[in-house]
Amino acid sequence: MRVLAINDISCIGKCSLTVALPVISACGVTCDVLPTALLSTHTGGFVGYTFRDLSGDIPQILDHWESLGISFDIICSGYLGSISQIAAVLDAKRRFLAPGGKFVVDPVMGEGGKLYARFDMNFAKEMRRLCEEADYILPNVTEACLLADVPYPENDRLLPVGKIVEKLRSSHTCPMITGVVEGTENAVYYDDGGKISRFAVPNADGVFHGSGDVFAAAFTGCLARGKDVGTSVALASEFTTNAIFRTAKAGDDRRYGIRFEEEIFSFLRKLNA
Ligand code: PXL
Repeated sequence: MRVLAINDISCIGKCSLTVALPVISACGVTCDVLPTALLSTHTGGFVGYTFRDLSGDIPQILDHWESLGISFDIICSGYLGSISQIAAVLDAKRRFLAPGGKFVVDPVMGEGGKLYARFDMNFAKEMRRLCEEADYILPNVTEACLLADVPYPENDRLLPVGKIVEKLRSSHTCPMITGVVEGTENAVYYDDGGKISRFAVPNADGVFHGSGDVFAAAFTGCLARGKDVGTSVALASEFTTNAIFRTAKAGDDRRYGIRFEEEIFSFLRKLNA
């Protein structure tokens, strides 16, 4: 089983590839990488970060892979540094996804009702196109609202989950909405063969940077191990939440990511049970 993770390298901050690579590898499958950008830190809360767009390298990388006859069973994409990279990801999917393979898109664009630095509504429009080609999409509430063109709700209780999932469903896409805060719970809603299922864990207040990336990596690792969507959502949610609660208890500076390393053994025990 061979997975390709397309994401940036944020040197500090435990998100994107510095999460995808260890988590997916630990699941017991090959994780190859296509870095989209190189940053000194991620863009969420640090000032003065460096940003090198790696778009220019991607066409040659893909051509080289083609000469090697490489293909992937799962391709998962996360943070993309520019609109041109959306086309590059589609190109990679069309050329390298094995027949019957799965394409997972985490449409990383924002949280808390706000776009991350460097993104705008044009980017969101193009991201929508990428999502239409995916088998699984993993937006948080902010990203789901942007993709479905629905206003960000003042309160997650007012989130029109059914309407959003309906709008995001394409001929083969399984839409999901992550991080829906409902009272003391934090829920994931996902399309399960046409009906909307919900999986909830206890909620920890506030924003925990990189938690969406940990969820996406664990979800992808579980799929790669042959788990169905419901099991993958459950295992990935519990892993992410346990890491979040550890981080909250330790009182860490949340810009530096969540303590997923300390939860990885119990996650793998359940994955391998
Ligand atoms: O965690 C999402 C993410 C990934 N990569 C970069 C980011 C962010 C969110 O801010 O800035 C570079």
